Amino acid sequence: MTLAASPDAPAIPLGGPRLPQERRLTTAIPGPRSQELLARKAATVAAGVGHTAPIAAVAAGGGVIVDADDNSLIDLGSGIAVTTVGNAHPAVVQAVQEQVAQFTHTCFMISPYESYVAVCEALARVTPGDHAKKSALFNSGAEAVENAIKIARKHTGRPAVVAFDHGYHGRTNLTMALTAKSMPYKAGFGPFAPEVYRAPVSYPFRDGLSGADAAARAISVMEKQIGADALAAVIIEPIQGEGGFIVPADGFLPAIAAWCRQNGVVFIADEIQTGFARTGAMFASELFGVVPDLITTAKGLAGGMPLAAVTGRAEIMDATHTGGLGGTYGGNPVACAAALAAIDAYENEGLIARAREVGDILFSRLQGLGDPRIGDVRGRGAMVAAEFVDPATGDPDAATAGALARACIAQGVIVLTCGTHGNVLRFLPPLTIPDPLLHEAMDVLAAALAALPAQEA
Ligand code: PLZ
Repeated sequence: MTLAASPDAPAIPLGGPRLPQERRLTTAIPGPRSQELLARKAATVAAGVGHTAPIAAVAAGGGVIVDADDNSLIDLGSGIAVTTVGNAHPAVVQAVQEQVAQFTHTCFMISPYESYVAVCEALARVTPGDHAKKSALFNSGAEAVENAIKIARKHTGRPAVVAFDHGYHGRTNLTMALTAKSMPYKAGFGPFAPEVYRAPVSYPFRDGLSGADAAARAISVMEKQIGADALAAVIIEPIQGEGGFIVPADGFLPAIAAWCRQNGVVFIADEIQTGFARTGAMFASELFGVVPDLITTAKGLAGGMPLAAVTGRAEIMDATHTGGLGGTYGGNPVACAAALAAIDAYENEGLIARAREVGDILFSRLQGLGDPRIGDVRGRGAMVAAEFVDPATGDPDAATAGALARACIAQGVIVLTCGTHGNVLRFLPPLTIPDPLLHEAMDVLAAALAALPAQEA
């Protein structure tokens, strides 16, 4: 019954860098075997679980994802910023295989094991700041964010939390409350967790404010509408991800962090999307000169295995009573083994420099399009986006961004959209993507954009 078992199935090549690094279309997208899976999906998977690229993936590595019809698509999404070290990275594969054969699970709260501790040691080393740090491990980004808020509340004894316009922090109840965008994340899913407040962010393309002015505007909201005495934590993505790859103006983040420090408010950087070499630094906080009190990580942390962490100042992390943090699977040994291999790759395979190279190519190619429908090209390192606008009014143009993404996918280039208005195309390729594939993907995008009728908006 599996796709691979079908008699006419192509032999599935191994993933990882061994896959031929090429865009190859053997059928229309989706091909017949992908359509077969999508029909089964529609019949049995809850309608709420959508998908962006309508293919049945069977292997991935380098810069491609291969489907069940033997199409090879260029991957500019990394499974939403997860496979930064490359899909099925050989060291990750080996670490997982070795660990899974030893033991799959004990529950760290029952019988501890070394790899969990080693991941926490590595996180203390690679995260910003040279203060004493501790960590706790979880399964998903949302779970890490929930726990960061729990820890900040326990440490401060205060209830309120501030998140920002365009912020995204997850789909659990507390993290839905922290997330700004209603559709598709929140609509109909309330009531939401209380004591969550929203402040305006710095969005230079839209607000034209300096970092200092944008920070003053946010601080005024925090002081006047909440009061520092009630505020446990401020949580912010140093570069907002789902909200549109919004890079704050210089000085914004340091001013918010300084205000937090002066007022005993825990400053939490949500680096779940920006972390681990993606932005051309190990963490995006470094690009803006901020040292967060707590930092949440997931996605790139374990090279494709589900693992998340809260890392921060030891005195804050230790505020919680023993037994106050945990979960059955948090810091699963197989995921921890993968994380140790992935972190080693970030530190020793030149991936930070590679993120800058990839970003330079994306930036120059996108800017070189010179299309008036692209209002802004922005990002850092290999986290780059183009914001689509109506050239006449500057209003967000989600129709063009969406049509372009669909056209690229149909041509074998997987691109994702984002943005509160859905009008941003984002590029997050695995850092193992070869340059020629990156250029080919940009050629496909340029042709698709040129072919889009202006009226499709
Ligand atoms: N914080 C900054 O980017 C996850 C979500 C996609 P989880 N972003 C992708 C979707 O539609 O669900 C994310 C993030 C930031 C938190 C999260 C949540 O991480 O691992 O998806 O729970």
